[in-house]
Amino acid sequence: MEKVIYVTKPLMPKMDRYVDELKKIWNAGWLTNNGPEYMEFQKKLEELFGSKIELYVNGHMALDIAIKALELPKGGEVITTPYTFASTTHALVMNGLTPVFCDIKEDYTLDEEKIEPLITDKTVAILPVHVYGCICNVEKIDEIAKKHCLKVIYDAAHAFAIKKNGRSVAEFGDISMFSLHATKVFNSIEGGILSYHDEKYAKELRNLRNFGIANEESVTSVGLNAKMNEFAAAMGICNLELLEEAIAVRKQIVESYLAALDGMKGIKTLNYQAFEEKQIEYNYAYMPVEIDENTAGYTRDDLYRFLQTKKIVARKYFYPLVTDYECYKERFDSSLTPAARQISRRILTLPIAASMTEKEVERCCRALQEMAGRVRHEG
Ligand code: T4K
Repeated sequence: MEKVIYVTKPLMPKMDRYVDELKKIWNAGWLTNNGPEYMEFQKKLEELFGSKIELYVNGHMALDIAIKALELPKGGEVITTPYTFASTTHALVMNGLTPVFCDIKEDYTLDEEKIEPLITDKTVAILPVHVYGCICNVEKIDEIAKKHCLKVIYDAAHAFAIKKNGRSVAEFGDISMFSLHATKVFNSIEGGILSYHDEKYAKELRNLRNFGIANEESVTSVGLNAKMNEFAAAMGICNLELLEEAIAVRKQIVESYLAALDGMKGIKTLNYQAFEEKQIEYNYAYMPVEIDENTAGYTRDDLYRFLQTKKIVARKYFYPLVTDYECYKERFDSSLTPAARQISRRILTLPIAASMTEKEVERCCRALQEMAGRVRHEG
């Protein structure tokens, strides 16, 4: 019986390797609250990122804390994208901020040319997303932010280990958030990172994670409990040893997909050549394809359903747009971001994981070709 192929599988170390780290936790008798595994993981990540970082229980809580640490005034407007995971918008709304949705470009990131017309006297920040690890136009966004005195928080949930011109993406903006969820290129089971360069944020980024406790006798802010525990940090330490190989395998899988899709009509993939031209070291986080039904002869949903008959579970990241969620649709209008709306109706992310076998990759490629073949046949 053929096994189900999901959109991804978590990167996992050999069990013995994880048990080695678990033994250290047992010996130390220290399970959470900045223990030795946390400290070691943080140090390793700072070396990798080349910037200051703090670790959190997950990416969403990290984003929430980034917003709190920047002290963005309640009622302020934040320019952001509707083409993202629920987390990005929820973090703003939960902090009493108003998302102002800006349209996106072909590479799924915020259209920097459309940001300035949205700026009002209430605008306090920009929150762009490096969707699928496609890096936003950070230079232009930085220029706009400086001109209008705005803070920039990058949702870099998908952008772990990416570099642009040799610089880690962690260096851009005031603060960047990376997700270490099980479904990401690199995981610590659940986890989040905030990277920053201005030392003035360090205290709040640490305190807010631990109830706002500055020391035993002083609670200086209204904080959360968002600490990464030792078991998560241990998983991160083990997975870091696999990272380079994992990205190399993902690259091969993408190349297999591209070969299979070559010549198939109406399917758009990421512009991998542009990554090379822009000197981006990419992480192959997702394998998005856009289906233009007029040229392909079938819709995104036709392909989604066909793959399911083959026990292949692709996902519609990101459909629906945030602005079309039940909890937001009365407040926002997705027709104001037409590019995002069109892309969200066409997008499908195909299975990709470092542990995918060659046979699984072949099964996915064959299914895609079969779909195109059926249309040719029926046509
Ligand atoms: N910003 C952006 C732009 C994000 O994409 C995300 C998260 C965040 C912020 C927030 O970061 P975190 O707080 O999550 O750190 C998944 C992930 O849960 C979520 O982290 C991710 N984005 C989002 C794009 O995808 P779901 O609801 O699609 O996950 P789920 O449970 O359906 O998993 C997808 C597939 O992965 C499953 O069908 C099978 C496979 N899987 C999953 C898990 C958890 C496994 O094989 N093993 C596993 O342990 O959200």
